[in-house]
Amino acid sequence: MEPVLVSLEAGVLRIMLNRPEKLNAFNPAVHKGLADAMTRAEAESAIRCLLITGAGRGFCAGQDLTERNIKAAGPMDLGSGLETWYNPLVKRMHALEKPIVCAVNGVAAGAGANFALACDIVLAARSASFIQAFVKIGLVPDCGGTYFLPRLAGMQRAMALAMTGDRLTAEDAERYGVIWKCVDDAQLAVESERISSALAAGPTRSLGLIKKAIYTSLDNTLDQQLDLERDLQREVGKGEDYREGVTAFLEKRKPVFKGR
Ligand code: LHQ
Repeated sequence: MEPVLVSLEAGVLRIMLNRPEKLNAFNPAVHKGLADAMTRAEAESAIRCLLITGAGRGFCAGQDLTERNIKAAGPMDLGSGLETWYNPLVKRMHALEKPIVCAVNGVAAGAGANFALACDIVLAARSASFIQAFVKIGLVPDCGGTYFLPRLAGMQRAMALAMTGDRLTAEDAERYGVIWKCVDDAQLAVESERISSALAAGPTRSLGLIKKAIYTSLDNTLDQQLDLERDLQREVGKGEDYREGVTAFLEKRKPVFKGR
């Protein structure tokens, strides 16, 4: 069974974590599958949006804790797994100038929760939940959790979620601003497909630079951000999609964006 299922249809690269019996926990094969999908997403202009979800009842339970024999092992270097797999993955997702939608279909724990938060637009089924499980096994949040959580939820909520490891329901995640939307379970696939298809038919360059501008703003002053907006606007203003957008508006029709 392929640990990550990948398919491209109408501009959307669908990526499904596929180890349902382990709640899609990360192991090297999952990481390899994700790295390969990212390589495609970076290289292929036909890919205009990514949609990530999980097979079965869970989204992702984080690192596969059965992969190592913890009793037999001496002191372990957990940093090397982050350096090899998780950190490059999060950096590539963040830098990809294309939207990444995440449909959290069930529990997202540990690195699985933070992998979801590293996506650009996160939807979750009402029955899904997010658990900063790290503290329960004597670790600290990784996979970008200490970066994303305080920015999304604020310092108090981030601190309490990380220190208690308490389960955050999808409804509270929406209320806290940790995710975009919580939807009924039966609507998750429909709603995430709808958003992904619309993004894949959108002005890809503009979407990519919106992502860049919004993420960059977190570390910029207003002056720096205004300069950046000027530069990005200059760039998209030269694109075919801008021309098409304005022409379609004036002709009172829907624009047909090509992603250029
Ligand atoms: C699992 C896992 C799992 C293997 C469920 N592994 N089998 C860490 C270390 C090193 C380097 C880098 O980074 C990291 C980052 C991390 O991600 S640390 C955090 C790792 N994840 C966790 O601590 C979460 C562990 N899982 C759970 O707490 C629960 O399974 C949750 C709350 C996710 C779901 O609970 P339930 O819905 O009650 O399901 P379950 O516990 O019965 O799990 C179903 C099966 O999945 C079960 O297998 P079994 O054969 O008994 O049916 C679990 O053993 C397996 N599974 N998580 N991480």
